[in-house]
Amino acid sequence: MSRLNQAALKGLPADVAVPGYDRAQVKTGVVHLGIGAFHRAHQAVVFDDAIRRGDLRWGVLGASLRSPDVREQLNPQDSLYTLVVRDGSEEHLRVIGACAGVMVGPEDPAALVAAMADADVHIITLTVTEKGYRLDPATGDLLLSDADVEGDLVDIAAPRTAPGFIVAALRARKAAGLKPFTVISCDNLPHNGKRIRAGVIAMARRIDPSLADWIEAEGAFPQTMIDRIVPATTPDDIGRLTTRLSVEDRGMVKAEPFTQWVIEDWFAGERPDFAALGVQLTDAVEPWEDAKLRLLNGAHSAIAYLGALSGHEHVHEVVAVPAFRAYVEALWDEAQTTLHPPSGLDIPAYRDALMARFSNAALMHRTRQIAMDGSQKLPQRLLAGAAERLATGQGIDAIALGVAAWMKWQSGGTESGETFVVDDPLAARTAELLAGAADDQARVSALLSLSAVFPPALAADDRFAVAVTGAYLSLSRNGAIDAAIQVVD
Ligand code: CS2
Repeated sequence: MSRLNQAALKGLPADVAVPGYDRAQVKTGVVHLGIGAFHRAHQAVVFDDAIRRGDLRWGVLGASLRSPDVREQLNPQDSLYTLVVRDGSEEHLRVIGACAGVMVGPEDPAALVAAMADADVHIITLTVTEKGYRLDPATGDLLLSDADVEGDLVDIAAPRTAPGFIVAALRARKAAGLKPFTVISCDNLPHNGKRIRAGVIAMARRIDPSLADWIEAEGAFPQTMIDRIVPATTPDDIGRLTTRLSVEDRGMVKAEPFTQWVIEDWFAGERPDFAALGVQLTDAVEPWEDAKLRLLNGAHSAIAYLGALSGHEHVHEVVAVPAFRAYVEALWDEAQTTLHPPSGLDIPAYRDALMARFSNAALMHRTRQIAMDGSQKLPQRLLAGAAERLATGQGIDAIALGVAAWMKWQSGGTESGETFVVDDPLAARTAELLAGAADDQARVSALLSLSAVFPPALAADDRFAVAVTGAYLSLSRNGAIDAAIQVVD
């Protein structure tokens, strides 16, 4: 089967939207670090919209900082891929033309740095997942003990980490007399702009203090809230699309119809007319970010652990179980008292919309995909809300069950006894802590000692420990569904 490419566009079915612009005229104005499915289904679509509207500055060079997989998917296809938007039985296909190719950082770091330092590049976007920032999740400090960070500090000309590439490229731009680019973090981290800024400046300061001063004064690192559910593409998805297109697209991505991007209005240089592209520019991203992290992502993580422990493979199957659905509502009741919703966000309507989004059966969003990297996700999704509720004397039964379900997941076994490999940067540490504990109570105490996950003040709060231990015991004795029923009753 031949692959999707520029020549194949004219043979695609008439209902597939294709780039109507001359791709040869498009400049590369954006470099994206971590070109996974999420970027391709979200930010790249906005840049593609900008190009379609005639602003040809916004082609995207993708970079993988680890494996060459996405390069193998896209480069043989002239960097074209299909966005498959699914809702129930409806499916809309659009070929995205904004991508200008994929580079693999570890293969030639200097070439990627040079590309980022090009005068036409004005924006760096990044989705490198929480752990890619090389920051302590609890304190936000640069992980100086991380081997790759150490490597960057020794030889910044051949960086390995996301902050390292940004520092190296900013250094080259300063030397060339160019302005900094704007760095837009698109990961689900709280204060994502502030965090990447702090990591970049901390690294730059150790390499060249005058570079750090320049970045501090001239750089722009806007905060963002970014939202679209983009499950990992499966071989079955590719097979179905191949049947539909009569060419094979190994770079396809699937997503829900909903998409949202809120960006702090802070740029170092040129940017597309974001407002005209449906992006919300604001001075206050945090209220949006907290609402999204604690309602959408908090529920997602709880659904993932409770669902996967009880043998439910997909999100829509979990929320179809009445006990879990009621539990998600209880979790939202708790989380929403900690929010300061921005004007324009109607929480009851947002909750209804979220439940409908979770129920989208056409997405086939795997609970195990969301369960990944929980140690990096828990603080902003569940723990921050728990701490705020406890500070005002409110209960945390629903949040505690989400936390306990994450703890259970760390043991590497489901309720039916199926074992799995825990996919988490702290998996070895949690396994060690669990192995040294004699009973459930000791298991919970051992995991609470992980200061990279649990802020010490929260871990030391008896009310928190009691609630999480109770939920953990309930999971052990009764399983996830009954534990959810107990919270709701
Ligand atoms: C999910 C997110 O995998 C996960 O952790 O919670 O990727 C989620 O789908 C997105 O944040 C939605 O915008």
